[in-house]
Amino acid sequence: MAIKMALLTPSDLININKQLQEADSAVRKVTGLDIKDVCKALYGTSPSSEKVGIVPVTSGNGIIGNFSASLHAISQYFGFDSFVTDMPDVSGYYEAVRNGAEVVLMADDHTYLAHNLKNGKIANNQPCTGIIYAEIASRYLKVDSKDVLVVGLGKVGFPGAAHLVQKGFRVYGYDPDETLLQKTISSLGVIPFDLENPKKFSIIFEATPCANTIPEAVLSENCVLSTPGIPCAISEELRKKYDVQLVTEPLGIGTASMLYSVL
Ligand code: NAD
Ligand code: 2YH
Repeated sequence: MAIKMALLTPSDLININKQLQEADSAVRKVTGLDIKDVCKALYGTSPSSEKVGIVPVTSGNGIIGNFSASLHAISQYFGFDSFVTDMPDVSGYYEAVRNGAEVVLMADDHTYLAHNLKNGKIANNQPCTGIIYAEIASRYLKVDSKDVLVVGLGKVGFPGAAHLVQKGFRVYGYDPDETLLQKTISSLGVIPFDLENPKKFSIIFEATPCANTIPEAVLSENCVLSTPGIPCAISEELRKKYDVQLVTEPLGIGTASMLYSVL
């Protein structure tokens, strides 16, 4: 059976430095903290110029234009000393280790990992992304209730929902996949969100590969929408109408979460 994949495209990654700076100011506005401070609070770590080897991978759908270059820019932005190997795949891995990489970053079509070769810690992009976007949402400075809506309960959404439950939030969850929804209800105690009987939220965390997944009826004025989902979960029109504080970025926030988690 073919597994559905949400692959990045080169155009998602254009001008990643500018996208990261904009995301950083959105995170600061919502939480009062930089992305790096949120990572530090989550994992209790800070980088000190660790050497990061980035290995392009040709398997499956192959190399994505701008992917390795973006990882390079992102890891530098967060204070790592990174380099991209000349060779891809196994030869690139060998090159990374021979050139002193302490952490290796590499991704195929299914798994994007960070592996710290010094302490053995390994991180997967999907849970790390879910956890940091959920953490950002949970730190909304103007929060007025413990209710959070989670839309999309897959490989990114489920760990994010688990993180919010663990932090003591009352989590309402929605996913059209009934099996996933039931699993999330029974294992996390998430409350199924009833689309027919919606309520308003000031904190929303979304992780789906679809546009327009957030119905207007759940938006409250100035609510936070923290979403790694590509394309964006909300139209520009709705964002403006409710003055939604949107935190979204295609690769850097999740990568920061991975890197800090393996230190
Ligand atoms: P996934 O396929 O595991 O999960 C997506 C879930 O969304 C599925 O369970 C699906 O049923 C659900 N869904 C689909 N349409 C929906 C709708 N209208 N309302 C509610 N739920 C709906 O995918 P994933 O690995 O969790 O990734 C989710 C998204 O996050 C993808 O777009 C992926 O590209 C993106 N992503 C972004 C980053 C980043 O750094 N920005 C990192 C990882 C993944
Ligand atoms: O984007 C992906 C997959 N969706 C897995 C990550 C989970 N969010 N992979 C990137 C593939 C990169 C490519 N092999 C390269 O350029 O090295």
